[in-house]
Amino acid sequence: MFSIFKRKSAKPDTNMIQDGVVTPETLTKDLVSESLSSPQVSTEKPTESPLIITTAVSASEKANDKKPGFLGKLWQSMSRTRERLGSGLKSLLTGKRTLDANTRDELETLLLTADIGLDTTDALLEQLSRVKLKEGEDLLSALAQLLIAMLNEAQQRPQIVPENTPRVILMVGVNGVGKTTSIAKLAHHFLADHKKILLAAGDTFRAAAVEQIKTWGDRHNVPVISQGQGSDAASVLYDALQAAQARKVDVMIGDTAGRLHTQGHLMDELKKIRRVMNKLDTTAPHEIWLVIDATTGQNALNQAKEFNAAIGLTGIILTKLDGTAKGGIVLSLSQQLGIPIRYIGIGEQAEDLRPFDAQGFVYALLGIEQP
Ligand SMILES: Nc1nc2c(ncn2[C@@H]2O[C@H](COP(=O)(O)OP(=O)(O)OP(=O)(O)O)[C@@H](O)[C@H]2O)c(=O)[nH]1
Ligand SMILES: [Mg+2]
Repeated sequence: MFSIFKRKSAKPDTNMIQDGVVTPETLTKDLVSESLSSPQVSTEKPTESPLIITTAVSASEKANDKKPGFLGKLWQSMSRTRERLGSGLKSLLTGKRTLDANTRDELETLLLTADIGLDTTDALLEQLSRVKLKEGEDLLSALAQLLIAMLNEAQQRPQIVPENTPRVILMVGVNGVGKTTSIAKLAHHFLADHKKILLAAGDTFRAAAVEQIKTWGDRHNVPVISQGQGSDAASVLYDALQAAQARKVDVMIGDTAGRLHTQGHLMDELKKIRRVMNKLDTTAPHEIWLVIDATTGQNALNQAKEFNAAIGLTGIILTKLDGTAKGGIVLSLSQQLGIPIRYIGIGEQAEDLRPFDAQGFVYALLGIEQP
């Protein structure tokens, strides 16, 4: 439990470190794990002035995840979803070139029983029936391309934020989905990327929540802005943004208390957080990431819809893919909401939060070795 909060990590991998702001006060020897990937908060100036937050999969990580053996952590973590969905798709569609009525029925059943949802299943069947196969292609490769395209469509949403302001990421979601753990993992990524970060202990509801994040911050020499349990979350986030601006941090990550998407007054609290932050920066928070537990299945879709309607999401972090056969939910989330999956959680260690890569995901799902 919370192994990331207990972990002492090793030396930074210099290959991963990007050009950017080096902040000696936040970089200590034990900050980052050697196998961290490096999602980037770009500090380079694009041709237009705004900064774009992007996530990227490092080359070494991609190479690692290509391998179907024990080295491929993504491949490994997808094993239960692959057993439930991917293997069936593979044996049904490999070598087939026409979607006859029987194949179509079997495919429909497979998709529906694997938490893909009716709308996404219909969309996939419709698209697959119209595909014109090239020489040497079969329905499996056509489906793989369709899935990658479907996922990538949702990924095309770079968030543009003004220059010279801390980039503010707010983490939201229902209870126990992995918000705080993901913050610690993300902080590892950003530290590996030489970013100056600050955390806000915005979960003022649960007794141990403030301590949980403060302990992590102390151990890694990362400032954490907090007030006592029971204080106003919006006030903590306001203080934190003020501190982030004064200290010129690159990235501020705000924790929030777990809340059910059906609890209107708690969703209003999130709106209040945004209103209050807007007094300091009209564009903050620049990212609102919904953390979803992949084991939830189709209910994840309702969560995402409600949170999106209440505060407008810019991304999703899907945790616990390692323990579930319900990884197919990624497809419904992308196809139905068009919200990018930013990261996936495939374990409890710092390096187990990976930037989402559509192709790697689909190949691991279908059991196709990457070319
Ligand atoms: N296996 C696995 N476990 C995870 C992953 N992400 C988080 N966890 C575990 O999920 C549990 C809950 O994590 P937290 O980060 O405390 O969840 P939270 O959303 O902050 O919870 P509340 O603050 O109570 O709402 C912990 O035991 C984590 O280690 C993941 O990707 N894989
Ligand atoms: Mg928490």
